[in-house]
Amino acid sequence: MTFLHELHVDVPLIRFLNPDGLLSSNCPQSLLEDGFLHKAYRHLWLTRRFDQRAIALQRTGRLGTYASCLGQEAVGTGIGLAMQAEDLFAPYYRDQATQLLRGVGMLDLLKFWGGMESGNDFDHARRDLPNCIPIATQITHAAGMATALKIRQQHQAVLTTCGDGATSRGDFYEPINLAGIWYLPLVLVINNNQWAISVPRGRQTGASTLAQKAVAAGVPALQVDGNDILAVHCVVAEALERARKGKGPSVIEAVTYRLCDHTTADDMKRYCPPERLEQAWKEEPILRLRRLMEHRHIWDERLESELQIEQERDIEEVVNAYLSLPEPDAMEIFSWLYAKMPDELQAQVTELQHRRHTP
Ligand SMILES: Cc1ncc(C[n+]2csc(CCOP(=O)(O)OP(=O)(O)O)c2C)c(N)n1
Ligand SMILES: [Mg+2]
Repeated sequence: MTFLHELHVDVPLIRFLNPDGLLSSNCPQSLLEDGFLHKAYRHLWLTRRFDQRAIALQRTGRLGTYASCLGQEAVGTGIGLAMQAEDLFAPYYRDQATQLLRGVGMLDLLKFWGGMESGNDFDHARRDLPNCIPIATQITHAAGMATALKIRQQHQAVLTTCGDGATSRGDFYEPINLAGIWYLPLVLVINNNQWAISVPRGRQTGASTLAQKAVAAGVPALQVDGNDILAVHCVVAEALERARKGKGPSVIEAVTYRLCDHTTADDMKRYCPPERLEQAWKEEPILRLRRLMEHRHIWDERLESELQIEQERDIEEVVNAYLSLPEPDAMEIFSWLYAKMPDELQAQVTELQHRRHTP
């Protein structure tokens, strides 16, 4: 008799580029165009530099709590480069790389993390959803959007993301179940960065992969090396194409590592073994793409320093614009969400107004 606990679910792991910048033989040639490699490399660095600057702003009291995406830049960049403008994105809070590629401005991101709700009112990417802080709820929103697209027979895809910890929640399983039975044009990318704040992946779930959680819902799933920009881009592009063509949902588990604190309110030194972090740095996404580009003679020190100067200048310009904005008004807490304010919130607005005018 075979018991269920002996069951093994086979989930493929896709990787084309190893940490030494060497390609596997099955890497599609179409991923190796110089223009694409340059674009990907520039964006990985833009994301990392923006991230470093945001942390520096927080540390000097000029930004609120900030969730860094250090080490996970290839997940967001691969997604952003694979999405088409008409697709819809329902992000969570560690998706800066994708959001920037969707046309969300660095200024919008700084405003959001600086406590200004207007940072979610993007000038571009108008149909994408705002940053989502409540864990996994964005997946339910994304399933709703995908249902609307299906009913309207629009050939677009919805992409949503979540963390490894989010896969333990009902808001993860329920929309996947719905996507499986209604065959929704939905792609879910799990950013498995190995930590949910201080809870390690090994204590999060008994499942040997996170991707296999989709299998029970009849949704195709795979793992991808989340530090390999080529593989991430390839599998996300394929999943989106399937969704647009009416071939149903997919789940992708991007296996990566959080090289930073959970947020600026955390200190990972208290729970992450230093040797593990040191090992993870050897596998990070930017260096391996740089090695590939050097092997192919399309990158060198001069281009590297020109890129650094250019990106630091662009980021500084945005930071100056951000720092010259007036402090957010407390009343903004109530703005931007409801067309018609519910009565209980209206009562709070009135109370705040009253307190302000009372010496
Ligand atoms: C519904 C809900 N419960 C708890 C929290 C507090 N919280 C913020 S981040 C986090 C961990 C999430 O970990 P994971 O899903 O792995 O995403 P990561 O932050 O690692 O990218 C928790 C529990 C929250 N934001 N929302
Ligand atoms: Mg996590």
